[in-house]
Amino acid sequence: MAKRALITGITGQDGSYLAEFLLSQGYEVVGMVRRSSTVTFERIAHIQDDLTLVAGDLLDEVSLIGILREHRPVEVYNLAAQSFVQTSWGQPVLTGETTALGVTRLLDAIRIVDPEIRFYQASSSEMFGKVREVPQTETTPFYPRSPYGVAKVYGHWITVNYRESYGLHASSGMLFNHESPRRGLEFVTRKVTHGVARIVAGLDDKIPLGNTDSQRDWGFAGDYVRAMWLMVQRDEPEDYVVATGKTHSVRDLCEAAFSHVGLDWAEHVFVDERFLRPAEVDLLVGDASKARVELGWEPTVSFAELVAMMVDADIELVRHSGR
Ligand code: NDP
Ligand code: GDR
Repeated sequence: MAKRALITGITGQDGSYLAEFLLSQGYEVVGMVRRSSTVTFERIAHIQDDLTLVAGDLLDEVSLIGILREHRPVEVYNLAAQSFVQTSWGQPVLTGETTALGVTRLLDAIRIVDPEIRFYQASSSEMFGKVREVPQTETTPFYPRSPYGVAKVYGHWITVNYRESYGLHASSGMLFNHESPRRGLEFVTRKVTHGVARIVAGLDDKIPLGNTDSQRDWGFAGDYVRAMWLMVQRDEPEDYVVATGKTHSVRDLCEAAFSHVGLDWAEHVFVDERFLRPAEVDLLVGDASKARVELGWEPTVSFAELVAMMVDADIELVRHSGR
């Protein structure tokens, strides 16, 4: 019999890749979507007929209990979150309600309905923030630098706590930045690659950015969802860093994206204060040795390949959509 998995955040970047991956493994996939006046199914439109979409919200525990009771998944992947770091300063309470307390609501729903359900929590390298050591591992102390990072630390520890308090099979993936052509337009990689495509099409000439010195360990989202699944298949629930082990600055990103189309980034990028953050995470680089050894996980897409993939996809998108 096919295994059934529930994905929260299925309409997001990772949700769409994870849904594709689980379908390819023969799963029945149930996706939780929140009510909205416009449909947000762009990323899953191509697989929508193969999914069961159900209405629910991390802000509403009764909806979570109802979904678990009705659909009886054996695995739950909690990818839903207010995930944009900059927004978390403007909406810190909403970010806490969703990204922090939302995790408790879902864990509690699992505890009440079926404590045998295996649970994955989308933890983040933002928990390391002002990093205490380089590279960051599963034992590096946390020092979050945004309301989002603080909320993720809460989500991480409540997952550990429910594992230890109630014996739940609950694991956290401490994932470093991962990107794709499906990345939201507000995140820096996509902002740059989409901006490059618009410049190539003659629709724009410049891209306003914030801090171009910050460094991130960027990987490909399609690789990272595989690690989520591998964690959930382990006999013992544990936490894993998932990263490429290589770091690049936002400037490197600009250089790679513009040079892919034969342009000089310095002529098209300028610093706009609106995109500077009240507190910055300067450098992230992860050590994924544990995931490599215990899960057999390796990234397959390099930084240069990732940027080229995203620029090419955006050029195609702008060509078709005209914007
Ligand atoms: P996205 O922002 O692309 O997707 C977020 C998803 O959460 C969307 O489906 C959104 O729905 C949903 N959502 C937001 N609020 C609620 C709510 N109250 N109830 C139910 N659903 C909600 O994020 P990513 O796919 O990039 O990331 C997935 C997860 O991984 C997030 O938790 C993120 O914080 C975390 N993460 C991401 C990393 C990355 O580099 N991408 C790295 C480390 C962690 P809607 O479409 O309706 O807005
Ligand atoms: P991040 O991703 O904050 O790391 O969180 P983002 O792409 O937003 O920023 C990365 C770095 O680029 C700098 N930057 C800019 N960022 C944006 N968005 N826009 C700009 O114009 C800009 N200019 C410079 C930022 O200051 C930052 O240093 C992502 C999210 O997916 C989180 O949900 C996830 O947990 C972490 O990655 C790991």
